[in-house]
Amino acid sequence: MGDTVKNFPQFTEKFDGSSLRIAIVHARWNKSVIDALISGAVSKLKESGVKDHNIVLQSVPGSFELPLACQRVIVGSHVQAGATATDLLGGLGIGTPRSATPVPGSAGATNFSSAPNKPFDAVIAIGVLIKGSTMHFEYICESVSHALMRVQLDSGVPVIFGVLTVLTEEQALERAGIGRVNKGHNHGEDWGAAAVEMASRTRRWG
Ligand code: DLZ
Repeated sequence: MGDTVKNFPQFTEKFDGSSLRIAIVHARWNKSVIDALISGAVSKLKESGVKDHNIVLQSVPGSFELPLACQRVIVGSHVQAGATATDLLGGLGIGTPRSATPVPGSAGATNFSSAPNKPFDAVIAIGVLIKGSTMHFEYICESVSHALMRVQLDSGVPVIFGVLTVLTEEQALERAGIGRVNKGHNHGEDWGAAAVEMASRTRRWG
C-alpha cells in the first residue's frame, strides 16, 4: 500500500462468515468501477467463509437510490428481484453462474424465491460519485451518506459505506484497484471485511 499511514487496519481476530447472509446493493453509474468494487467485496466475503448463496446482489440506477434500496433489502421485500453473487459474478468472470429463472417483466433480474429467506446480517452499499461541474455531487454525497447512516441506526443492521466520493475518474479507478497510472487498492475488499466483522460483532452484541 506504499508509504502511507492511511489504510484499513485488519483486526487481528479472524471472523467466520460461514453462517452470515450479506447483501450488496450497488448503483449502476460508473459501471466499470462498480464491477471491480463488487468483485473485491465478494472475494473478501468468500475468503471470510460467506457462502455463495448467502451473498445477494441488488442493483439500483444511481447512488441516490442506495438508501431506500438498503432499507427495503433489510426489511426483506427484495428477495424476488435480487440475484446471488454467483449469478452476477459469472458475468464478471468470478465464480460459476448458476441457472436462474428470469422474473417476468424485469429483464436481467432473477428469481431466487428458493434462496434462504433469513434476515441479512449486513448490507454493503456500493456507489461511485464523481464530481462534475455543478453542485449535484455535493448534494448527493451529503444526502446519501446521512441516509445510509440512518438506515443502519434505525434498523440495527450494519450498513457498510461503500460509496466512493471522488474528484476525478482516475481517483475512482485507483480506489477500485484498476487505476491507469497507479493500479491502487480495491476498497471493495475492505468493505467485504468490514461487513463480516460488523455482522459478527452485531450478532455478539445482540
Ligand atoms: C445524475 C447522476 C450524476 C450526474 N452522477 C452520478 C454519479 O456520479 N454516480 C451515481 O451513482 N449517480 C449519479 N447520478 C444519478 C443519481 O444518483 C440518481 O440515480 C438520479 O439522480 C435519479 O434519482
